Amino acid sequence: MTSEIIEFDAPKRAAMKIYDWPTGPYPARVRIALAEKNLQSRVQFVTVDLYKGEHKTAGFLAKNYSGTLPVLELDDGTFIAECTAITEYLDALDGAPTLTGRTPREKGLIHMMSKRAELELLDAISVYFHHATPGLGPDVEIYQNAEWGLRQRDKALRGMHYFDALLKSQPFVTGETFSMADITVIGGLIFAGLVELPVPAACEALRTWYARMQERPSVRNRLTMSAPTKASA
Ligand code: GTS
Repeated sequence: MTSEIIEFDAPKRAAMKIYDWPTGPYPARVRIALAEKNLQSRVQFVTVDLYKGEHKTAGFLAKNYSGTLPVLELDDGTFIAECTAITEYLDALDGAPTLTGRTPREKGLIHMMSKRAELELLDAISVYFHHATPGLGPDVEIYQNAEWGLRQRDKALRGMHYFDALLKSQPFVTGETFSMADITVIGGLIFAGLVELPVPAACEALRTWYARMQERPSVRNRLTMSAPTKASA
């Protein structure tokens, strides 16, 4: 694998690695969670080039059977894939969860809404990208079904209207506080921007919420998080 480790703000050797693609919408979810938890100095980023198909090599599949990014590697060699699982791990590290809920009720609602944001928005846009656009290119996209992709694009648009309706009456996706569910919707809208699927003008509440979310340092600075120095893996 021709990956590189990118270090930032790391006075001592970071204990965890995050395999990601810096501009990717799913990796963005973990980058935002890291910043919200102020854990940046404890990770090194390893860039895995999606457009070269590095995430489908045997070496990478040994880390994550699903062949997707991001993946968290702990200092004991444990690999944790899936944004939700990684966020839950990071949120629990300090014993004071802020993103995944403190009470059973909060945990249940946040998990439900985050999953809904995946099903109705983020994953739907991902399917649209991989099936109805050139996606990651012919070497990586070995099977495409444009009709399925276009149906998922329509599903994502319906999802935008759903979240718009929700955000008309509350400041955050699960109610009064920022959570993993907001991060998942943010990931969806990042992906929507990349595939040029604008949030409909009618979705005013969702557009206003998204503008507010982009003022959060964790969201605004997610791309520069890993910029300063590079070292070989
Ligand atoms: N369910 C996974 C999660 O939540 O982590 C999905 C991860 C995912 O699809 N990641 C994208 C990926 O690896 C990364 S990005 O598109 O956001 O950059 N895509 C490559 C592929 O071939 O599916």
